[in-house]
Amino acid sequence: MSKYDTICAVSTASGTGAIAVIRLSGTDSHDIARYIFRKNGNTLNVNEIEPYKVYYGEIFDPVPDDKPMIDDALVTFFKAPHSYTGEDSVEISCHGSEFVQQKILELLCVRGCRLAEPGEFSKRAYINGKLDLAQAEAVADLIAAQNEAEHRIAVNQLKGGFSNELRDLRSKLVDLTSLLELELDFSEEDVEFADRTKLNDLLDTALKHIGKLTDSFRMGNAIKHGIPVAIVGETNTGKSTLLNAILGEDRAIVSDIEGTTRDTIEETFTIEGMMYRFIDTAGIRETTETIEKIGIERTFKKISEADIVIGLLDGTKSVKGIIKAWKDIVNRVNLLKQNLIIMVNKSDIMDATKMFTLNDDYLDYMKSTYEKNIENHGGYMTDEYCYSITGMDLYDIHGLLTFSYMSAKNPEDIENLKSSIRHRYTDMPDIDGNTTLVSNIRHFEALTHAKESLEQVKNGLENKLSADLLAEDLRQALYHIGSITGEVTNGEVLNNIFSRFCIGK
Ligand SMILES: Nc1nc2c(ncn2[C@@H]2O[C@H](COP(=O)(O)OP(=O)(O)OP(=O)(O)O)[C@@H](O)[C@H]2O)c(=O)[nH]1
Ligand SMILES: [Mg+2]
Repeated sequence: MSKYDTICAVSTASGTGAIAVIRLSGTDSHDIARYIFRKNGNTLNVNEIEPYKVYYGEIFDPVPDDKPMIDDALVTFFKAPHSYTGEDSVEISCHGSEFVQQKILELLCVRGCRLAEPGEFSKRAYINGKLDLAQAEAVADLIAAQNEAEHRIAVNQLKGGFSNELRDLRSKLVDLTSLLELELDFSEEDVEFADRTKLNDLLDTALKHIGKLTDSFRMGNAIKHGIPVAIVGETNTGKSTLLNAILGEDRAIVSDIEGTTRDTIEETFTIEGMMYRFIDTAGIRETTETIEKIGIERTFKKISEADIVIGLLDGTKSVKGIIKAWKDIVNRVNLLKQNLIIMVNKSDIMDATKMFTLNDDYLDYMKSTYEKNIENHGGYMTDEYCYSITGMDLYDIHGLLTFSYMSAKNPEDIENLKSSIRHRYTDMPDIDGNTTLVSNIRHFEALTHAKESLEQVKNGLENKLSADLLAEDLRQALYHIGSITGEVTNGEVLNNIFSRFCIGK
C-alpha cells in the first residue's frame, strides 16, 4: 500500500440520496477521472483541465463498445497542493442512487484506484501538512457534532485555536530546555547559566497553562456526551414524572408506588444548543430488598458523577421530613465541583404555609453551617477566603441551596427549570467565548503526562538536580505535547486515530 496510490470513496452518507459525492485523491486522480468522464461527448484533454472549475458532463463506462452513459454528473478537479489532502484530487457529484455510486467506484477501481480506508483522506491531509493531528481530529468531531456547543469546540480546534495554544506552550518549554542544554555543554565546569528563579517562574506559567487545559476536560467531555444531570431524591418525589416532562415523552414509568424506578434511566436532551444527559434514578430510602438496594447504590454513584444534581423533595411530606431529605442530598454533593438545584415538588397540592416554615428552618440550618465553617477555618471564613477555595462567594453558595417550589405537572415550571439548568453554564466563559476546551481523551492524557513530567522538573529544581536530569524530564513533557498535534507520533497511534473516521473523510 503506497502512500502515492490513488484512492477513492463515496464521501456522502451511505444509502440513497438526491446526490452523492465521490472523491478521488492521489497522483493519477485526474487521469482516472478523465477516463470515465465526457463533456459534450468528448474526453477532456489533460492540458485543457482548469482546476477549481465545475465541469458538467456524463460519467460513462469506457469498456463496452457502445460506451453507455452511467449518470449525469458535475466534476471538479483540484491541483496539489491546493486541495483538502494536499494532493491532486477530484470530486464527482452524481445522482445518489446506490447503484450509480457503486458503479462509478467500480469504474474508478478498474482504472487503478483503490478504495480508501476510513479517514484516509484526512490522514493524507495530515501527512502532507495541510492539517495537524489535532485539527484532523477536529474534522471528525465536526462531522459528529450534534449541537451548538459541540460544534463550537470542534470549529475552534479546526481553526487551530488549540494547536496555537500548544505551540505557545511548546515554545516556552523549548526555551527552557535550551537554557539547560547550554549548561550541559559546560558540565565539567560546574556553572549554572540558567537562572533558577527564572526557570521556576517559566515552569509555573507552563504548569498553570496545562492545568487550565486539563481542567477544561471535564466540561469538554461533558459537552460531547451530554452534561450529566442526575435527578435524585426519596421515593415518590416525582423524579420520573420530572424526567418525562423535560423530555416531553413517557420515557420512565410513573406510579404512586414507592420504589417504582429500580435502575437508572438516561436520556439526552438539548436546551438552547447545549446537550444534557438527564438521569432518572431509583428513589433513596431504607430498604432490605436486594434489587432496590443495588439501584440505590447506583443512584449514589450517579450523584457523584453528575455535573448538575437536581435534588427533588416531596412538598407533601412534613417539614421535618423535607429538611432531612434535603440534608441527605446536600451531604452527598460536592458543592465545590457540582451544581445543586434543590426543588420542592408537588407545589400544586402542598400546603403553601409550609413554605414559610421550611424557609425558616432552612435559614437556621444555614446559620449553623456558616458558623461551623467559621470554626473549621480558624475563625476567618470571610467571603474572600470562601471565594479563594470555591470560586464562589458565601452568598452564592447559599443561593445554590435555596429552596424553589415547582410542580412537575406544570409545563411553565418545567420551562423555568430548563432555563435555570441552562443558566448554570452560560456564566462560564469557556463555553460561550473562544476559550479552548479539551474534549478528546487522547489530548487529555497527553497533557496529563506532560504535566507530570513538568512537576518532576519542578521537584528536581527544588532538590537541585543536575541540568541533564532536568532536561530529560523537560524533553518528556515536550514529547507529550508534540504528540497531540502530531509533531512526534508513530504509525500505530496514527492508524488508531484515523481508523475511527468514516470512510470518505
Ligand atoms: N400532584 C402532583 N403529583 C405529582 C407531581 N409529581 C409527581 N406526582 C405524582 O407522584 C407520584 C410519584 O411520581 P414518580 O414520578 O413515579 O416518583 P419517583 O420519584 O420517580 O418515584 P420512585 O421511582 O419510586 O423513586 C405519581 O403518582 C405522580 O403522578 C406533582 O408535581 N404534582
Ligand atoms: Mg421513578
